[in-house]
Order: sequence, then C-alpha cells, then structure tokens
Amino acid sequence: MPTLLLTGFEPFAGDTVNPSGDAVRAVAERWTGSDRLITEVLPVTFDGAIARMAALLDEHRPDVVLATGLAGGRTAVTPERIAVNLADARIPDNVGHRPQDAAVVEGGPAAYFATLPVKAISAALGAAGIPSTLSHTAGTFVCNATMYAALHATEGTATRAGFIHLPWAEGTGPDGAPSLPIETIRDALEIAARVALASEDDVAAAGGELS
Ligand code: PCA
Repeated sequence: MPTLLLTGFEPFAGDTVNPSGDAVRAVAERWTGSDRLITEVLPVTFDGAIARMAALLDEHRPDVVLATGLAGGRTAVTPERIAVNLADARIPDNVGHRPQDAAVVEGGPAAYFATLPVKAISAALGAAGIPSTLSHTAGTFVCNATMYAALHATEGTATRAGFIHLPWAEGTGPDGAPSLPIETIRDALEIAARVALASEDDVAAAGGELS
C-alpha cells in the first residue's frame, strides 16, 4: 500500500493561523481509498522541523513526501522546484533562532530539485480551476530548509519528495493580501497528493520563467 506523508506548518511570525496546517488536517479528515496518508503539522523552527521530518521519514518510509507551507502574498498554489542549502532568516523562527548565511546540511550540495511531478501537479490544479504556477524559490526560511532536508534524506531512494507553498486562506491574512478559500486550498492539496502518488514521471510541458 503506497504511503504519502503530507505536512503543513503551525502559525509563525506572530500570526494565529497557518492555512497549510489547517488544510493538511482537513485533507486527513476526508481521505479515502487504499493509499495510506500520514499527516503532521510541523513546528516553524529550523531545528525542530528538520528533526521531525527526519523522524517521520524513518518511521513511515513514505513513497511520497508532500510538504506544504504558507507564502503570504502569493496568489496561486505553487509547487516548488528547487530547495537550496541556505538558511538565512529575515525573522526569527518560533524559538527565536535566526540563522544567517548558514547551511541547512553542512557539506550538502548547493541545491536539490523536487522529485515530485511538479508540472503534472500544477496542470492538474489548473484543470480543476485552481490557480497554480510553478515557483523557482522556496525562500531561505524554514520551508526551504524542510524541503531541502526531505530531498537530502530521500536522495537516491525511490521516495519522491517536494513542497508546495500556499497563499493565505480567505479571511485570515492581512488586509488586502491575496487569498483562496480554505476549501480550495484543501482540495488543491488532495489533488496534488493524488497526482504525486499516481505519477512517477512528470509531464513534458513548457515552463520556467523569464527574469
Ligand atoms: N511558511 C514559512 C515557514 C512556515 C510556513 O508556513 C516559509 O515559507 O518558510
């Protein structure tokens, strides 16, 4: 039975909500079918999130890892293509840790590409009427570090891993911030999970960005 690990994050930066954690809990409530779903809401701390991700990978040996987090300001559901080996925090994490110019994994490669079928996921979201574009930076905070740690740990294995950044859920972000209904974010994660479980290979499609 294929196993999917789906994670979100707790609130951070003084906020009281994080749509990623809420959506992950909502996906778990509705999950059906034979694929095994493991969900977890991770702490927004560099050390805690990386350690918890490693422990979950060890314990559950998932076939697919889909980590998610909030990127307030984004207008769409954005699968991330790249995680970089850089922790450089503009704000403290939830235990006050604020690394600067640090490696996520000392001695690790500069970056990893997501091993999830990111274009297939984005296309499936678009087909379902959910705004989605690929992102080429997950930032240098806890989300990027968690994605990097998952890809580092699963490198060379059959496990596919990646990350999706989400906009605010409607009614929860700062005034004027772009948002989607929480139900849409929940549906987006369920669609992404099903596509990731079903497709080992990505689709061929034009992508990328002009700078
Ligand atoms: N977003 C932050 C950390 C937790 C979250 O949901 C980030 O993008 O790094």
